[in-house]
Amino acid sequence: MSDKSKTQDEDLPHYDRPTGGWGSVKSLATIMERSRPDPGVMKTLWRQNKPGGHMCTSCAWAKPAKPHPFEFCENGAKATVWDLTSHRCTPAFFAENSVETLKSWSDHDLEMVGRLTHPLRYDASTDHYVETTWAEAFAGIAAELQQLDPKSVVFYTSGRAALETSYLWALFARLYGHNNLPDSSNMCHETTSVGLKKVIGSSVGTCTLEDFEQCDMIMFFGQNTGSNSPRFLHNLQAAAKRGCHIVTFNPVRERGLIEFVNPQSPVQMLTTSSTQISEHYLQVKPGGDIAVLAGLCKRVLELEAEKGGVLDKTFIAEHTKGFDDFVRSMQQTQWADIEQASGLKRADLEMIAAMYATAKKTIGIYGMGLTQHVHGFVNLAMYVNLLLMKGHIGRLGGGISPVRGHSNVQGQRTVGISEKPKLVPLDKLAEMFDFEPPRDEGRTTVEVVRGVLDGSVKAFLSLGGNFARAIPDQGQADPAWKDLTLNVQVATKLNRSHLLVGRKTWLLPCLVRAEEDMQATGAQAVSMEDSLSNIYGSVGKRQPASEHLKSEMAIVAGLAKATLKPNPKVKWDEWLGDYSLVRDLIEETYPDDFKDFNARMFEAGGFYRGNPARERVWKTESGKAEFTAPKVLSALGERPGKGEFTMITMRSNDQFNTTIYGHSDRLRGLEGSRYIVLMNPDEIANAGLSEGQMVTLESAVNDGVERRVANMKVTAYDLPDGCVATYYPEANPLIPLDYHDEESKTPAYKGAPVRIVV
Ligand SMILES: Nc1nc2c(c(=O)[nH]1)N[C@H]1C(S)=C(S)[C@@H](COP(=O)(O)OP(=O)(O)OC[C@H]3O[C@@H](n4cnc5c(=O)[nH]c(N)nc54)[C@H](O)[C@@H]3O)O[C@H]1N2
Ligand SMILES: Nc1nc2c(c(=O)[nH]1)N[C@H]1C(S)=C(S)[C@@H](COP(=O)(O)OP(=O)(O)OC[C@H]3O[C@@H](n4cnc5c(=O)[nH]c(N)nc54)[C@H](O)[C@@H]3O)O[C@H]1N2
Ligand SMILES: [Mo]
Repeated sequence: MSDKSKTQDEDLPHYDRPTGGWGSVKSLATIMERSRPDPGVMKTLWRQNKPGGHMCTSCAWAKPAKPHPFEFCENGAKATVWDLTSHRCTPAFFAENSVETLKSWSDHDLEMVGRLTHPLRYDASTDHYVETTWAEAFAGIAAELQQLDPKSVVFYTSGRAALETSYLWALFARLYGHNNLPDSSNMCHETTSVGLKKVIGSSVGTCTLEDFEQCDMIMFFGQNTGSNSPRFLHNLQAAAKRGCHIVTFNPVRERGLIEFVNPQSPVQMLTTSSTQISEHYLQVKPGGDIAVLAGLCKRVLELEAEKGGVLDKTFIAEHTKGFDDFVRSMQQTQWADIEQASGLKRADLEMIAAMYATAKKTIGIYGMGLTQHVHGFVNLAMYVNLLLMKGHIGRLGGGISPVRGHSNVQGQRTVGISEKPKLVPLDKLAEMFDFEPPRDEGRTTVEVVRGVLDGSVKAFLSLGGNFARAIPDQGQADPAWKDLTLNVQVATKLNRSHLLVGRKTWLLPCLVRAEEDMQATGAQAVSMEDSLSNIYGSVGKRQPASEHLKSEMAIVAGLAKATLKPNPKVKWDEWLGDYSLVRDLIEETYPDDFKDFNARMFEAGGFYRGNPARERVWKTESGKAEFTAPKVLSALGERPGKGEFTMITMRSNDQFNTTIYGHSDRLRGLEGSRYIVLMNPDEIANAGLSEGQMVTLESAVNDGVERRVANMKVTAYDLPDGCVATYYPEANPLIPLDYHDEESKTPAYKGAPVRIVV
């Protein structure tokens, strides 16, 4: 079995050193060299993630109350260094390069130009961006918005904007007249927001750092800690050292979940000793997790029948609904089908089930490997079933813990960025600001792309991110952007979305989080929420990259003030002058979550905003935690068919989403190119291919749309049969827009059927 005794096949690309350690230090040095940060960057990093400093713009993992001397990881440092580059993307650069020319540049090269320095307007007559003033930009955009039907306008947010900015952005949208407020979460953990809400009544995870200190078992499904939330490795290392069982299900053997050297531990660094993280590592087939979880649940029920004392019967009786139907469904599920759908052996699943049956406090971790599937919701519901059977939710040391992506993506949803009006206290907003908020459903990311394609979306305003590059079906969508009446992009660096211009387009440069945000009453702080629902203040101290930059708050307030009719209850100038007034508004809107917000925002470790499910108060339709009988055994639905492969799209250690720092995927032993297709050696041979051969991948979905990516190099890698792996965002044109989680519409980025064409 694929447990600790298994060693990586030495002939295949792999990284045989632990995550962290000297490899981390070297990788950061390479980015420093490339990005040439301004002097003083080490001082800035020293303050990162500590009270009084700025909060990292990389992942959303919790910041401990007692920080390490350096409370940042390789990737957090890369993100800061990348933000604080000395390179500049100036009007002179745009005078030299037309938008059409820039389209041939790679994602890496576009961002490498450096920080945007001036507000820019697209000049269609010359196909160049030209310098403009803030006054012209605000007035020009407002004039367009005033002509448009608000329902045809979209306000997108990538998950970095602070709580204060997000609150005002959502308020602006509603005062203007729409709920079209998708955010990057729609491509990410929307399955969580919708799925956990449905089954346990909470749209976020239930664990706190204390649970990680108390648990005796941690399960990992489809989350790559080493690359995507490396500071979490410290908690895992501590758990592993005290004997907590850690078990991972992932098609890819990810180094961070295998072993780790703490770069902050002089002893570990000098002796290069490491900590083993996962006790068992099972290479499930992509989309095979429902079957894995069914196997574990089935076995737990068998163990209960054999010897009793395994289930938490009191909890099930008092707190849950649907148990009997669920039990019947598990009894009817056959082991042969479970083995087939998961690609794993019954004996291995039984062994993990036995471990789980005796565990007292279990945490279930997951990431994109569960959420980005056609049946992503069923993945989550099955995971919750497993935890509910033994009452592990709402118990100290147990719970369900999605690891969120962007540094404030969870918080944005908390303060009203949502296209789902029922998740927002609209009556409260109506009363506070004396207006009638729109009550109709807004558009999700998938529906925005459909609207761009069919012409019903006329304007797209983007508060950060790289929407056009992050979405599925890019080949189809790219040509449609030019038909937009208005495209407004608020950004720090140039990216592909900025090149897909509409009839009128503005590119507005903003401060990064580490930079000082000076307003009428002085330097301002902002705040964000992490994956464990803690809220922190963040203060930037660096000199801004250019004197022409504005903070995101100033841009949102400027646009709103120019667009909307005056309203005595809506005080953009006052709010912009003093962000603590916006925190008061947030507290007034959400009194349970944000009690004494201004007073508590700099508490060490953040303040916890609470979670009813943790207290076993279930805000579901039934008022109970709900068992779900799964309607399918594979998250992929009917796929893959004959001759097809399931494609998973991956992130490397050298990227943050569409920001590509470099071409080294050190932790997987892959260097040099991102246009590669990973397959196991047997599958390469079975398909009549050879290593190093260049192939084209095409979508196996026949809906009349041609989806192809050419010049992909066949690369042997340790993967289960039937699947291939490629990089995000390079492979995004292969993912059909209609291929998304049925409940939440999260795109199925980890389960797209493809064929290989020679
Ligand atoms: N350095 C860095 N940090 C990041 C990001 C980044 O790009 N770079 N992105 C940020 C964002 S926005 C997010 S959402 C998070 C994403 O962080 P993660 O949730 O870790 O997302 P991914 O890296 O896309 O994929 C996670 C894992 O799922 C596995 N997987 C794929 N398919 C399946 C499956 O069917 N079943 C199972 N069990 N596993 C599967 C993959 O092999 C991979 O190890 O990270 C955040 N942090
Ligand atoms: N195939 C595939 N596709 C995926 C995924 C996948 O796993 N596979 N993952 C999905 C996920 S989880 C996510 S979250 C989305 C990510 O989608 P997005 O969040 O839209 O994309 P990012 O790449 O994070 O955005 C990067 C850009 O943000 C801008 N930026 C950076 N910092 C700031 C800031 O402080 N303020 C402002 N205003 N702008 C800033 C910069 O200009 C930079 O170019 O992609 C999704 N797409
Ligand atoms: Mo994400």
